[in-house]
Amino acid sequence: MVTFAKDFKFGVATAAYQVEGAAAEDGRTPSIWDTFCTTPGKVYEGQTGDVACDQYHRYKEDVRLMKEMGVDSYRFSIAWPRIFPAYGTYNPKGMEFYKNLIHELQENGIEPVVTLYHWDLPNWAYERGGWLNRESVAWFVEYATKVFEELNDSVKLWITHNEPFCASILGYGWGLHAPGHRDMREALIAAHHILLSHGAAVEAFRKCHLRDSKVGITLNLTPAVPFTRSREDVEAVSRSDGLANRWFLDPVFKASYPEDMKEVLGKLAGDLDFIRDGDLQRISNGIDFLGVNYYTRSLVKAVQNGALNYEEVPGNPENETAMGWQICPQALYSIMFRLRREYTQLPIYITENGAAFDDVLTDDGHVHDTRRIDYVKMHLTKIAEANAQGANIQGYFLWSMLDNFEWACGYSKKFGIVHVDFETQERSLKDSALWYRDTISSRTIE
Ligand code: IFM
Repeated sequence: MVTFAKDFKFGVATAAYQVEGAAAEDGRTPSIWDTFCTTPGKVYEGQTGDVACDQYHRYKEDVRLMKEMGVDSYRFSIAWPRIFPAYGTYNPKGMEFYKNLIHELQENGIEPVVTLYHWDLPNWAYERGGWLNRESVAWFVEYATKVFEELNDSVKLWITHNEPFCASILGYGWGLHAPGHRDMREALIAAHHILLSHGAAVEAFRKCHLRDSKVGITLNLTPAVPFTRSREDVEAVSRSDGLANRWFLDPVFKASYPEDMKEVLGKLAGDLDFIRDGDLQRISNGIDFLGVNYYTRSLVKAVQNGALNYEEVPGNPENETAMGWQICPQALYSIMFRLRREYTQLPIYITENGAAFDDVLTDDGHVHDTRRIDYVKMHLTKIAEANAQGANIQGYFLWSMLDNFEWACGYSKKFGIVHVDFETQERSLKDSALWYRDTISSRTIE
């Protein structure tokens, strides 16, 4: 049996574009994801987040469901194009939605946890060069400052960015996410400006003097293991780890980019002259906690035909989720101690963990998602074990509260512990939601 401290936060997580809908309401203008969704061939069956889970209109029902599950916290993100629908133009009507949501959460004893950027860059910003333009840092600070001032100390935990790896490498390098570019130089520039905007937003946060509030960043960490024990595969692991993990952890905690990766990536991207004096000090500006999103590890082998000379190979199909991601709770345990050894002793929140499976809705409206329960149970157990061994993990946010718009996979992949019928918007608690409720109430796992 494992147990969780009384003040360990059990939460659920979502992100604006994945759940809100109301894409053109109350002044919101399109983001790069609205554009990407309507670009043929980019998103599964051309699906969009236009309506998604309609949380914009149904937030009271969703908060009621959270209350029923007994969660302590709700992690959601703010849609930048609702708050600044045009360059330099603030939209109070957009902010009203988040104030109402926070009020509803607080009335129900649920703590709001806010992410400022979960990938929905306003189109107006994209048209001015997006994350490739160094001025994006100033635009982000203007947005972040307004949100800090307006929501003020009603929010105690703030996350500047969610998964900069995805926003930059998947979006600008590999073309898999918005804005769909395929250029590694662009990817590294975007990554740098996103990280710099994080550091600048932390500075802005400190200037706002919010009472008892903390600020951090969420990184998705994917530990790699070699396919074989050959020297080539072991070296390939270092490159995979270098791009997925160290390229983001090192600047935040060590005020530097990893030297080995500067060499590898420099060959692909040219001179890294977009990194200017003083940038890295700003990026490593002193956060209060680290958010970690963990889903899987990668199995990596050396190849000679790719730019980075490695590729991911499939693992055991019996042990993967519907995303094809290997299930490996032990790797979560290990990275918690790697972070402590190599990077930071700051508190950690697991800001996302969860799994997509091919759920079946029974005739009487149930989803018996035992594989999802097993997945969450195994990961939570590792978290409790890590804490018992001296880690400092202060909370867990299950991804996701609701089935929702899973980016390029559209609605085909279901991560929710609450089933959503996208025809009727009817919600129903899956077995995993009931299991989570019981776990939260007992704070133990057998
Ligand atoms: O749905 C995403 C989320 O937006 C960011 N982290 C991973 C999740 C599952 O792919």
